Amino acid sequence: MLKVGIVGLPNAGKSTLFNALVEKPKAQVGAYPFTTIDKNVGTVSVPDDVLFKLASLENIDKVTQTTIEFVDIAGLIKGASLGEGLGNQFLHHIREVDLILHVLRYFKDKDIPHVHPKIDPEEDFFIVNEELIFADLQTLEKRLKKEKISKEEKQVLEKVIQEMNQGKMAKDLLLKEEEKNFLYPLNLLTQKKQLVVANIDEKDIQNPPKTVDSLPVIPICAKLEAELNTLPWVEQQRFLKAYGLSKSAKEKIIIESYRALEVITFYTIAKRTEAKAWTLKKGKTALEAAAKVHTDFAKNFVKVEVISAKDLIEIGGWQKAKEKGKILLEGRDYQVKDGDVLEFRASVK
Ligand SMILES: Nc1nc2c(ncn2[C@@H]2O[C@H](COP(=O)(O)OP(=O)(O)O)[C@@H](O)[C@H]2O)c(=O)[nH]1
Ligand SMILES: [Mg+2]
Repeated sequence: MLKVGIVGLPNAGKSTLFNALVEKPKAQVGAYPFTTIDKNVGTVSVPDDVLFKLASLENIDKVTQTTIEFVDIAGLIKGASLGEGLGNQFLHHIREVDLILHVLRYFKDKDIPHVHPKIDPEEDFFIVNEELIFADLQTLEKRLKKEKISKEEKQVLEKVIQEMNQGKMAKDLLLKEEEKNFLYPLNLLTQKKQLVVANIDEKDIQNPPKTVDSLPVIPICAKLEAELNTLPWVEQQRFLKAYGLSKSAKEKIIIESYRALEVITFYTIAKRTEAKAWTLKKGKTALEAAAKVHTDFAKNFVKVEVISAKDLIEIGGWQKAKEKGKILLEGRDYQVKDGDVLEFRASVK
């Protein structure tokens, strides 16, 4: 399952965004800093029309969507690494995530205090990233103090520390693969990709900000979207249309997360008992897809039958596609494509 962690300053709207994304929202939202002290964890089922179409085409009752987990943690403030606010002890909750959602406050509301005298997303972005860098520096220093560390590792860590002390994030360092190998086990926070969310006012929906620090932002009105997330689907669509929005925040974040993490979706409809969507890193092979579905499929891999979901739906079903010779037989090295329907053939041992 993909995991996404939400970071930002207090009152940026992190918990509100969390509630806009997850099913059964439950995060407490408050107009005062540090409403969230422990973390909130929730999941969202990835909406997928194709999956439901496949299921109905093959008369399959059980449909299993992929899910994404979101983690909402306490706000960070300048000096968190030195113990300001709640400190940065909560950051370890996002150490295991695949991606960071960085929420920036753009909305103006005098009833909701901001931690700085003025709303300045650029400055806020910088401050939070700096705290992430400080947290990583602490992790690196701790590792460096270990006795059993090799000379090569020590050299790499020292170089990384030196560069990060100048304000660079681990993901932006030019490192060789063998150098990066020393960093991966540390799960550095600034090694993770970030999606930047601009939490905007309702009135700015038609004229949203596009970048911060030259990076693209995803403009979202978290408050509105959190309300939207409590409504039935049909009403949500009506609501979105009324605001001139083409997609909900949930859809936007899912699409952008998949893009940032370079993952694709493939489907299985094995035995016509369950239609299931899976995620896979772009460029991976049929064998790697098989391993996700069942270790036996990978171990005893023989061939895989492949057709794109689009073609399968157009043709009108697996049997018809088979008769027309549209289902291809591929080997273990076949590169899985976004939207493929796969049926593995494994030898029985
Ligand atoms: N006006 C406005 N208020 C918002 C928006 N998003 C969040 N808020 C409010 O800002 C306050 C802090 O939100 P919260 O999600 O708890 O922030 P967090 O500290 O980052 O988790 C709450 O009172 C929210 O209702 C928004 O888009 N517009
Ligand atoms: Mg919160």
